[in-house]
Amino acid sequence: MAMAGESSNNNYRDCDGKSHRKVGLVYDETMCKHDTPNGEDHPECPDRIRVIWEKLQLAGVSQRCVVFGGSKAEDKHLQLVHTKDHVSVVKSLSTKKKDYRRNRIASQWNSIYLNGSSSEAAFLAAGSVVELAEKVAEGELDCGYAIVRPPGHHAEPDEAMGFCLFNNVAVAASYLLDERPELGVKKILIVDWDVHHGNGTQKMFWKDPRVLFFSVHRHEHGGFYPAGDDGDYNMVGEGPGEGFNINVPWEQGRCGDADYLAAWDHILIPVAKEFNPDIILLSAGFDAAIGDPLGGCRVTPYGYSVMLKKLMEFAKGKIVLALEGGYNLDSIAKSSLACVQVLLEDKPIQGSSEAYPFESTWRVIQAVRKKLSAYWPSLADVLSSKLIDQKTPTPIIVFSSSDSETEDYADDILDQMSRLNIENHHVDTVSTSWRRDLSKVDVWYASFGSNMWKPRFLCYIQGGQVEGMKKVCVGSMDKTPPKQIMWESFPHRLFFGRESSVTWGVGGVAFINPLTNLNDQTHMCLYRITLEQFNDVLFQENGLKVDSDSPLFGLDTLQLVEKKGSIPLASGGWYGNIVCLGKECDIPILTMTCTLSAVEKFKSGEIPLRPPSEAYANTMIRGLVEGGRLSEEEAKAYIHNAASKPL
Ligand code: X5A
Ligand code: ZN
Repeated sequence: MAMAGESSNNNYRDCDGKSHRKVGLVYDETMCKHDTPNGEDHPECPDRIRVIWEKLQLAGVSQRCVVFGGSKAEDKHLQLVHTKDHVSVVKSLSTKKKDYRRNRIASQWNSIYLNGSSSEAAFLAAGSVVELAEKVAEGELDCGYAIVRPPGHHAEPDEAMGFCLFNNVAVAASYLLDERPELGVKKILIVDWDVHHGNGTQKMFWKDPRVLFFSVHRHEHGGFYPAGDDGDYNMVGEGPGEGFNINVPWEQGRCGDADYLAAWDHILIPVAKEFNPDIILLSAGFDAAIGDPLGGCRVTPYGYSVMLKKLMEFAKGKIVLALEGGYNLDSIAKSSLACVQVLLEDKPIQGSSEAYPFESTWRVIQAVRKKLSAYWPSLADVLSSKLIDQKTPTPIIVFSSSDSETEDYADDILDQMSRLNIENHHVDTVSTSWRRDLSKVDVWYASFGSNMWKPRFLCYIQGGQVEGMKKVCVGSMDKTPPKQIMWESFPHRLFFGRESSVTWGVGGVAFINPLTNLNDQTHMCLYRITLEQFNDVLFQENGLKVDSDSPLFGLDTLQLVEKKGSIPLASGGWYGNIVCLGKECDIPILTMTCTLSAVEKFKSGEIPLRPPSEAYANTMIRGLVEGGRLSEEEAKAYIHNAASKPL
């Protein structure tokens, strides 16, 4: 017989005599009733949990687990981490008869929708995680997975946000610590591998040394949701909780198995050994999965299974997964299946990931280790150069920017920019080979800012410097002047934002809203140039070198933007969002602006709207006048109007 306390002591024999761990699953169709009030599409949709459940059934694994329907959380348990007010506001949603009353409440929160069933689903989601955690803590189950929605980790003590109403995992952790001391759970490790920072959970245990909170997330210096500094690695907790909060903030998207496993091997696992938790709660969002429309990362089901397997070495394998985000239905179903197979311990993990971590990943890991080594001695050693030299060069130069939400990564872009392409790095000729292909394709580059003034635009092609330019432009590698120039107006809103820019000093720079609005008109100067030259303009506009080994905008991306209208590029700079305005002579008209998410930040005031400096405005006015587009008065009025109208 197995010794008490060994993870095998609960081994469970099913009808065909196979022995495996006793795994709990929670699934309750009722949680599918939480939906948008008018049936609009939303990534956090009811099908998310349905497809996971169906996948587990089809694979025959749910039949080998112990399945529970949801149970509703009690107010007093929710109030362990939430205010009384918040609990009663969420409770009251179900009794509100009219959608508009719920919509009013939803609009006071960030990224929340509500319908008549939202309250019930929220109570079920939290209660289900509590119930499952309790059963695992008691030893009735070895481990489990709560397939719940709405998700929880963004929910703060007094506030719903980011699709989350109650903080399901935090409620369960507090329940074990505060309500069930007899179970002997004194230390809880919460791991949050959702692609977004678990801001709510961080807040709830900020000063609590009983909970070690570890979150790995796309951060981009505060530009990725939930924007700001909360997810930074220097947020380590406070008072008795100092050192018990660990953030691993990715500087870029496209992180995959190699990056996550490096964070595991060089941060999380050594710290978990020292902390020695009694149970692990996992905020298991699957939006860092390859194919996720919001995350822009590339973790595979194999990657998830290895991360989970490594965590099962702790707390005698007592681990509870709770679903958080994850918006590609196929990805979340496959990733969930891989995780449940690991929980069942019924087969060795299959798969491989050959890529190395990004250079930026090693930078982040080293910074986290340095900051946290004051609390965790196992992080004190300096990583060997032999290790950190094993890295993937960034295929395009990634720049820091707050404008970087990856909205709609199509797989073909991912592949174009993937690290497998990096092998090309070793072939010398490749840095010019993309140029050969793209030099054969013409596009219209539509300029709505200072480049409307032709002498200034020509600097980006031919090199040189005109008045108002801070330094000499290198120009494109292909210095052939534009084949044609024409003016046109498009139904997009022109606006000016940001405190200042390097080139123009204090004052806003020009953007257009990527979305069409028939009530707006923006005058643009169209230059017919090659796709190679367009890339060089894009490089220069975003402060990048023109001798890059790969284009920012290739043929696949061109095809995609013609289809979609607008796409953000990789980690996007201020002008990393390409918009296709239509066609002229069968040639696509392209322009570059900020992402939709940046537009939202301009609207909310997170990034300030500012009129352009006088020099900047004058350059635009000159462009419009010399181009024969408008009289000086008209041009002045046009710029002034765009700069003073609220977004
Ligand atoms: C749970 C989760 C994401 C919210 C994104 C809002 N929330 N833009 O993944
Ligand atoms: Zn998320």
